[in-house]
Amino acid sequence: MMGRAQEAGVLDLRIHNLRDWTSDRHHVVDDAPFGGGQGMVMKPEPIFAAVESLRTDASTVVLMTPQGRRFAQPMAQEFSAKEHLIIVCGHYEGIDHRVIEHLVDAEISIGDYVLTNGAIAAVVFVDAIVRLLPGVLGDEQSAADDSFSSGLLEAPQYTRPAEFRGWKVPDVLLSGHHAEIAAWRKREAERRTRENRPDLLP
Ligand code: JF5
Repeated sequence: MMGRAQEAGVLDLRIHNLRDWTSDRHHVVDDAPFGGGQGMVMKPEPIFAAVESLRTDASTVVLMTPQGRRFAQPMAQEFSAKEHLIIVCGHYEGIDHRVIEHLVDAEISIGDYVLTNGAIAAVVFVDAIVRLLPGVLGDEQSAADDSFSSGLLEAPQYTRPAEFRGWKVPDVLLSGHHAEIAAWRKREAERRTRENRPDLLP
């Protein structure tokens, strides 16, 4: 999808190495935390130098971090409207807080778990945004997003064969009764949401 988006001219994705913005012999990007504690913290200078060399007036600077705003579909819409995203990918135990206070526009978390590297979270963030860009996906996209924004999980889907290992596709889906199919899908979407994601229900 990233390849198609770039060929379509709606995406220009570049990957940079913070070590390219260091000035010491060993290209060090981390240091021990002030106040003590285990692990290392990312130094501010390479991050400021990189972002300040890459940004334009149209840039939004995002930091992937477990301490960020929890990413969800409405935020994918919000960020897909941005002209230029610079995504800072941290690792180690954290990032010097002056980066967050004075450089970053938005701290984003993809979920309540800790990864080894923010680049893994950035892949998820970028994928969710790029699929919303015009011309990247086919017709299936808008319908699928609409149903997500209905606030319920998707109803179960089936394809051929109508019977597989004795397991039959629900008769209503083969009936051709569009109103009954819509009613069945609504009931099943509600059932699934109640079972898997009760937090989404009012
Ligand atoms: C990271 C310091 C970044 O673990 C994550 C993450 C989870 N949700 N969203 C991001 O990023 C890696 C670890 C430590 C900064």
